[in-house]
Amino acid sequence: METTLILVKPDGVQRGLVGEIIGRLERKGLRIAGLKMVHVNEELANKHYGEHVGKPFFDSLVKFITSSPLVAMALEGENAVEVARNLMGSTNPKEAAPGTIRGDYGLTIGMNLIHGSDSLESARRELSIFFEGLEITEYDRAIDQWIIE
Ligand code: D4T
Repeated sequence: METTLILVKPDGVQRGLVGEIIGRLERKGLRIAGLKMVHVNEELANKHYGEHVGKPFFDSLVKFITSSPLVAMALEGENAVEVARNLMGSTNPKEAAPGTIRGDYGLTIGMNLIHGSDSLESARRELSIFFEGLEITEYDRAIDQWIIE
């Protein structure tokens, strides 16, 4: 079982799409293991987007992610990393397939609504940035017997 970090970015919160976005991930069968609203500061933004330091879009990325609160979520499930990325769609909403979150709700790459870890290794790193120990909860759901064979 994998756990991935999902962020509903500030544009998703401002546009009132938190429920819609979380609902899509939940209805797929993924389990919410941690959930909170965070107003990211520059230090946290630099940590989370460390791999993009020096890139031309880095400053606008940090400005955007710190501009307003976001919703951070630990999501668990079989192949959760890949499954969540597929539901999100391509990084650039212009190219994201209809039916994906970015494909249905986004227009420009700088406001692409959602972040999802791109590998198990990134997931572990990013989850530790946004959540500590007891904030990620293990529990059973009766419905899982109808989701996972
Ligand atoms: P995140 O990390 O937000 O889930 O997006 P992706 O994993 O899909 O894409 P990424 O890491 O390559 O980009 C991080 C973040 O930067 C914004 N961005 C990206 C941008 O504003 N301009 C650009 O040219 C690129 C490549 C969008 C997502």
